[in-house]
Amino acid sequence: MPKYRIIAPSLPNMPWQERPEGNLNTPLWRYDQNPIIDRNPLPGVARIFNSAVMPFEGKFIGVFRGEQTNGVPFIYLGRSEDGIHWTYEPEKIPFTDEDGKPFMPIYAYDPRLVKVEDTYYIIWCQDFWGASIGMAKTTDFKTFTRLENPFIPFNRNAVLFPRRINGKYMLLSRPSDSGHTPFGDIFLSESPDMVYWGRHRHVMSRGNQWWDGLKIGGGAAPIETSEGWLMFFHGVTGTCNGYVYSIGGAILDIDEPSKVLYRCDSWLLTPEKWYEERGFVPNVVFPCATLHDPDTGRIAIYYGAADSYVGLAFGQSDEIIDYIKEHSHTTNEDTEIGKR
Ligand code: BMA
Repeated sequence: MPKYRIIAPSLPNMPWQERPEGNLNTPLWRYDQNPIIDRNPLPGVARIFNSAVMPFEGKFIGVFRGEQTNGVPFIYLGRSEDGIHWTYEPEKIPFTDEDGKPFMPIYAYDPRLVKVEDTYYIIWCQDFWGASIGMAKTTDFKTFTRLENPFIPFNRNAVLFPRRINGKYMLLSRPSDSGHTPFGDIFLSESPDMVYWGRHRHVMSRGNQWWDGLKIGGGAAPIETSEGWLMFFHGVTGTCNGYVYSIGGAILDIDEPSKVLYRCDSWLLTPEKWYEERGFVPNVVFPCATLHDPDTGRIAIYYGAADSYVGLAFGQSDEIIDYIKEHSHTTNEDTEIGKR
């Protein structure tokens, strides 16, 4: 039994591979068959990356960022028996408005998929006279109803918590600019109804270390544990050759998640493999989802690699949490409630 508890349904059929021999430097390791999604995965789509998956009806379902052959990203639906091999609907997810009329975004990227109570929410980045957050809901993965956009531009990287906290839906996001944003911190907003968002709080700023010193942004939906919300996020450094995106880890207070309890001062995964270092945008690992099993403490992280592929990394919750605690470095800005 794991030392720390993950609070989530059992998932005995999640993908898993044991830790390989040798020094890893962090508590995560990669699936040895990565990338799990290669180029040209379906007609008209050149690359799938930065995508999110969930258990569904004993199997797996996912929302995938598909870069069309004209370069414009949209979201595609995929299904899998094992969480590794995916088949996709050939058409983009057909979003509608509340009246059931087609209501497609102009573009859509970096989708997250989060179940809260009986509803699955898809959250992504889209145009709203500038990069903004789009949202939709479904219960059956057949009809997808758009919700009001939560924020005005510019904002990217929104991630919903998998349950209400103190009766409110909770959304992490990263306000940004209209370009490739050379700054950025993570904020938290709450809503009674998934329409009106407010009571905004600062969660954490870019780090004091070099690897996440330029900007940070939400990643996978936080995992509820006995130690707090385990959050995998992305951290970015600037080099003379462009940005480098790594995966970081933090633990947020369970009832007041704008308070950071622990924040790992080192990355948990950084570009090292050919499919992370080489691609449309080199040197990117970008987490968007996890699968996790409370009985075994197993965690699988789905991440985009080099804006070209999807990779899978594994870790044990106890080892990840201990590593984050042992390497934690927080400032007053992290640990306070985040209100000014
Ligand atoms: C960010 C987002 C991500 C992308 C990353 C690296 O700003 O656009 O979709 O993976 O840049 O290009």
